[in-house]
Amino acid sequence: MDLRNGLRPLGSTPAEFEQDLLSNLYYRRGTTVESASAQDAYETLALTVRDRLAARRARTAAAHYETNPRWVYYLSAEYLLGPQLEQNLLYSGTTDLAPAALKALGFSPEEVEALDVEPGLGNGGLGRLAACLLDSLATLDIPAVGYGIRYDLGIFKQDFENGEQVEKPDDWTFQGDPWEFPAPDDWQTVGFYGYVGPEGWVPGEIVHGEPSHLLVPGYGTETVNIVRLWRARAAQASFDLRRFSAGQYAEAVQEAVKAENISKVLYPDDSTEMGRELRLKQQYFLVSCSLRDIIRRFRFRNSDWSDFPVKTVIQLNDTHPTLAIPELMRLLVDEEKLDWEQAWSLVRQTFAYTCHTLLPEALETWPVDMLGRLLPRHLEIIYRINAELLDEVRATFPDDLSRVRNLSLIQEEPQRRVRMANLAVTGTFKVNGVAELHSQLLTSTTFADFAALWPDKFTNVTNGVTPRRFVRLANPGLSALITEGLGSEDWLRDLSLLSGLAPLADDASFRARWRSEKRHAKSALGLGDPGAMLDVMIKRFHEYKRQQLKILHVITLYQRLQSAPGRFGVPRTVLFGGKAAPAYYAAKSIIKTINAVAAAVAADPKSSGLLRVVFPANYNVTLAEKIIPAADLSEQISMAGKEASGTGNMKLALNGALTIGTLDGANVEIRDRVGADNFFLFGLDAPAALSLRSGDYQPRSYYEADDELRAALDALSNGVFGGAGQEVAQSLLGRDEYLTLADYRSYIDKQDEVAAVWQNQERWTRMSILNTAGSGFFSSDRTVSDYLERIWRASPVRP
Ligand code: NBY
Repeated sequence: MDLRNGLRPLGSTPAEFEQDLLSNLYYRRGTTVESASAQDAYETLALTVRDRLAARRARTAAAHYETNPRWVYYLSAEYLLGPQLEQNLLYSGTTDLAPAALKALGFSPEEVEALDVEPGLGNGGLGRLAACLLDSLATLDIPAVGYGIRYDLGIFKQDFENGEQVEKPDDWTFQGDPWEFPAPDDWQTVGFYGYVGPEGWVPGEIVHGEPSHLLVPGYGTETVNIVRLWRARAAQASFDLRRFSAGQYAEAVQEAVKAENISKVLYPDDSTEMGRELRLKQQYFLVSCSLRDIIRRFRFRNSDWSDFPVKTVIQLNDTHPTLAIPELMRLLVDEEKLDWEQAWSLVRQTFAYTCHTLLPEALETWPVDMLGRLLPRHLEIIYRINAELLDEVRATFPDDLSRVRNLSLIQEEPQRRVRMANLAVTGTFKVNGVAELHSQLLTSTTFADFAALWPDKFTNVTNGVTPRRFVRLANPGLSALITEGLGSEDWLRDLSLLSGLAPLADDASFRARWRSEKRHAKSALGLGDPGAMLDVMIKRFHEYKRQQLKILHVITLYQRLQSAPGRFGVPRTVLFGGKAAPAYYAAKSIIKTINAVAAAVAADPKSSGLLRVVFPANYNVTLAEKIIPAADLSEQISMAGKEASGTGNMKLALNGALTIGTLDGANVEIRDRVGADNFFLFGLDAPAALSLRSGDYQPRSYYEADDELRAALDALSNGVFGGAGQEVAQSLLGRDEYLTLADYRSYIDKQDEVAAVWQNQERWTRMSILNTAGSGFFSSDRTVSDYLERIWRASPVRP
């Protein structure tokens, strides 16, 4: 099989590109220049670009086949891929060819690009991290496949009605998806329910998984990997013709609808009670389809099971795909007839697990009853794994009942539930946290007993972000300036080179150009006065992230405008962006309060030219790419010890925003690298927060002791910002779970320092350049290199 010589090369001249575009318009889109719509132009351009990547894909696949390499498989319930067109133009080297070719069809690049819908197949940081890692894996030429679910509906579209978040379905494939390759012949069968008889598991329901894939090109290399997404389909014969003929139309398709519901919608995190069993079905569906596909691929070039962990490493992106552990046991023991010990040894050499949280309530558990009904054989397997685990615990720590209780895969009270994190730690060879502090806290708190049992299993891999999407594509102006400053574009593949910008921070003309790029980005964003400081807080809404602290700051600024204008500071546009889980009532109250404060500020002539609050709806990757280049100040103000890492903090620092933040997650490492002088630190650190939280914390004492805090909370309590604002105040004056009031004064004073520094624009710009220069570490290329060295141990294969 020689794919290398068999392919007609696709041209790279403007004429050849235009020719290909036209022929795709005629032969694949089936229309003509005269009647082409903007959508036709978009889809045709996408196909023309995709073809170029597909040719590279074929060469990559051929090189992989020849090499029979070790593979990295990334299993994730979420991928927040972001818009594809601009990226694929850049990676395929056709960015400059597209505009002229489109013009031949009579369309502008802008109107065509606006039709590129982002696949929102994730919630937040976890899903976006998965996308950044895939980008870097391809860029580093690592043989890798990402596996996920092709949700019909991605993360909901956020709208505001009367300032309140309302959720609308995200029908992202309404017009089809030109980037996708269906691969229906690789379909898999997945069973659910049923019973375990003498012959093994007999499922009571069968569903098909149909894959399609998107291309994942590397930057500056020929490698093109794939992300394979599964869609649920009814097994054949689920259409009931007899009922249909009898006019029972709904009943006739009932089975098909039930099956297809499995990949119908991405769950907007875990705050919703709705459809728990369906969510568990999704997880098993992903895992079962993907493992069979991985085994199918293993068998192309291998036959001996003992080679499986040599050729395969499977990374579990949080606990959502943890059922892969008992599923692989089932496949090996029940279907491949390996003995239990050998199977367990293979499994434990194959999987690794990334934990993304520190919130105890975010550790996933499933009721034993539900799991046993849906997956009876898997529950048996989990019980046996647990029995052996607990034997090991008793042997290592005799007479230590509390360890047995903590480490057990089964939680007993108040209801028997399977602890997915414990299963993930037990069935893998490495467990990593996502920032230094997070990994330390995992081994000292959440997984302390596991770390005592298996100390070598735990490691850290600090998150990173792709500089291609979040600097080069999002911020072309700044990218060009960086390239000029460094004398080459090599920084896009080796971000540590950014340190070469540091000396330029002392160059006044470079600073002036740096400032002007920021202003350009702000003007392009079109929200607020480009002369004002753009102060941004963009992330999911969660009480631990403390958007409520930011809103207290805004209220304080607003009140100073009324009563102490001399203390106000500098003109600011405060920008919020983010979604709340639909069932997370407290987070939705914070959203509504922000919109009420924004309206009050806007209605008051005293704020004019000084303070503005903007909250564009439906924050997503597309919007992030517009906001991040424009930001001056990055708000990373979570309660210390709660944010596992953060990745928005990295994107903002890379684009020259200064951070105001607590010593939480990756903020700690950002501050180390950009320098403490170039970072606005405030608040309790993790040990202090923990000890205050576990002692007798009295939020009211802060309220009583601080006039500005009291005034801000009183305004909220008195309903100045509506009923939602009253709820926010009540929660802060009641329990204040995340120590907002304890950190208020330190935060406000630090914000006053921020304003003072802003008044010295030369100093600010210097700090901004040093933030970019110090952020080279936060490339996802470095993250992938760390995974390779500490966990994956796979080598590059170049096509
Ligand atoms: O993962 C985030 C962390 O909060 C952030 O600190 C970190 O930088 C990022 C990448 O490591 N976690 C996150 O985004 N989590 C989710 O989106 C999520 C999704 C689903 C569920 C829970 C959390 N769930 O329960 O299904």
